[in-house]
Amino acid sequence: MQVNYWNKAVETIDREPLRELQLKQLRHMVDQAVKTHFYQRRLGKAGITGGNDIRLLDDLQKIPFTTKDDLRQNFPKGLLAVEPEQVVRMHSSSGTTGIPTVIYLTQEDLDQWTDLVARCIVATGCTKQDVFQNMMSYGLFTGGLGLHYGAERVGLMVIPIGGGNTQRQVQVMKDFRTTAVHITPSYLLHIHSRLEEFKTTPKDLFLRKAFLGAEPYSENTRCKLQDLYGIDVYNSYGLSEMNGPGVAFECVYKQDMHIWEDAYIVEIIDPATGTPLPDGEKGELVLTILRRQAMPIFRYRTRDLAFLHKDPCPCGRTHRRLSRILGRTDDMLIIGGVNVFPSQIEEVIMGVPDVGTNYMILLDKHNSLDRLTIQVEIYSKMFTGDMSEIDALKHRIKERLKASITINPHVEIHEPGSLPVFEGKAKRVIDKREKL
Ligand code: DLL
Repeated sequence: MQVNYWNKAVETIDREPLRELQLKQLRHMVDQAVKTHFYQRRLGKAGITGGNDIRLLDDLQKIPFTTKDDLRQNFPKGLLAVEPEQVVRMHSSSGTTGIPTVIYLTQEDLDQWTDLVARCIVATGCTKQDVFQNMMSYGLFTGGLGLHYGAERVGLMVIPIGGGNTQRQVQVMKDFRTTAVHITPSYLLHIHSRLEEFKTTPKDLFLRKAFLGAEPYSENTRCKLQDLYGIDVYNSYGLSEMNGPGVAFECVYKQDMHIWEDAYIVEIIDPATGTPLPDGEKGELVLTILRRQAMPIFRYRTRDLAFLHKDPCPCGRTHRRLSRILGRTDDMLIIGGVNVFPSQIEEVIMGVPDVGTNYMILLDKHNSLDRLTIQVEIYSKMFTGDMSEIDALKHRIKERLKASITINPHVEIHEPGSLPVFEGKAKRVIDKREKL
């Protein structure tokens, strides 16, 4: 197998010098972080006033975890560690709950991120000859611009098309002979289901590789997509709080994702106790970013469940491999790439007059795309048989949900007492999408 590197020295560095590099960067990050009120207080409580208080990598354990709530409570600039004029970009999570989590980057931070993404792209075997159609949405979401700059740095020809408009996507793929795409797994499946409509078969395309991420999918889905299109599919993992895509990516061996340990300290913990777990054991992924001036974050609880591989990868990279994301420790749903908590849906539904107390959230696939259906019971006084009133109510619920979670749901109105009643803990979410 042909193995290419973007930065061979760093990607194949021995573990000991890698740990030294991590320690040096961690100290630097602590010096940077104490410039923020938030970390000055939090690290101070742990007896850390600056980088010099970090003697060993294990001293990281003295630093408390950082959570999404910490970021929200310090919205918008509480964790900003540089002067505002040094910031050149902001991004925010695709999550839609109340206060967004915002990330800031300096020019140097962007440069570091771009470099990590460039590594990922080269690891999949892409070269300057590739034509890269980036079908992730551009904007606050990191999937668009993140991969864009990395691909340009490697020298691929980038088509910054963004998400949606399937017919145009297919036409552009044909016109420009696209060889690589960055896309969510559901959208790549959806495109396949519509090819016939555009009188196209996968053979009419020039596609060789797809980078798939932003939402969970199984090994079976990967295999299916590889067979349907006759391509190689590589898993791509990241989260806005850690810059976005480029945190972990598969190499040509496609045996799970190298996580760039010179840029992130990786821990897997028991989500209930917070205790670190050894390689090979499944737990919550916790990340510390080592290369971001504008916004250091220590021991971030990703809520994603995964494990680290014990054995090295045949590609020669020494950075450990992270498994697929095997689930979440919270109830966050990812619907068409958008992060949604059931509590947000509840808040909207319960805010609509005439809606009763019972509802259900159903998720399934329609033409390979995620479909969200909300079933709500209404009060009997609403059941007058006047369909126009019911339709108007449906419309109101739909509009409010769309405004809150940015997803267009199907809304079904049900008679009072017709939805399941829960005596114990309610189980209102039924997710019929493929399980891992
Ligand atoms: O989804 C960044 C990204 C963009 C990653 C493009 C890959 C490709 P957020 O919107 O902050 O950022 O959502 C992060 O998405 O904590 C995971 O739960 C989930 N996620 C991301 N990649 C994968 C993946 C981007 N490959 C959240 N497999 C994360 C499973 C993924 N889940």
